[in-house]
Amino acid sequence: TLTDVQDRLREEAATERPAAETPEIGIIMGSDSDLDVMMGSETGRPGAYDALTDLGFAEQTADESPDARFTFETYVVSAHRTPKLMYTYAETAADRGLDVIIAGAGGKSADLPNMTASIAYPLPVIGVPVQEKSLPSVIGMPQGAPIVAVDAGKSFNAALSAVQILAREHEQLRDQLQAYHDGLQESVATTSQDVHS
Ligand code: RP5
Repeated sequence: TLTDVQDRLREEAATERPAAETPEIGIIMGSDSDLDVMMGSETGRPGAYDALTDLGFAEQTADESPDARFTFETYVVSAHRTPKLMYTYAETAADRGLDVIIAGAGGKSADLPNMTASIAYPLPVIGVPVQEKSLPSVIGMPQGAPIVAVDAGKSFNAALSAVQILAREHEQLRDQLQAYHDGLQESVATTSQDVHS
């Protein structure tokens, strides 16, 4: 139940866990209908999941702790439908060991990223407007309440930005990110032959 999840988050926040055992990145989204845009899929455009797994991150769930050094977790949290869960998630994020949150929401009232940014401050939150119409609500924050955001639908970029933040502290990630960036550049077509071959 919702209460169980909140209790678990609070318990994790109160427990001293080694940094290597906690996820660095938390991905939250307003609805499971945001999953495709937020995570990407085999069929659709690449998303945060694709970028993070390409960079060696593994998903950590409540039941499974993968072997990878760097991990992310995924939760569906709604600012309007499950506001208490949103509050608890954002409030416990830093103590649970998260370094950065990627938050996506769609529709016109895309308040999950901006509310999470306010509650989790000073933990950085990268907002993803799931649709074009969600953009004003994600980035329209008052002075003193900052959020950083990517363009509509670009959860792939949000993941890269999150890893950039982490790379400030982890040399290994810096090298991986550089190599990945070089690879992406190589994949850009530079001649008409590239396009037609
Ligand atoms: C937003 O409303 C969610 O982030 C989602 O993009 C949109 C629609 O949600 P569902 O009604 O499909 O669950 O809060």
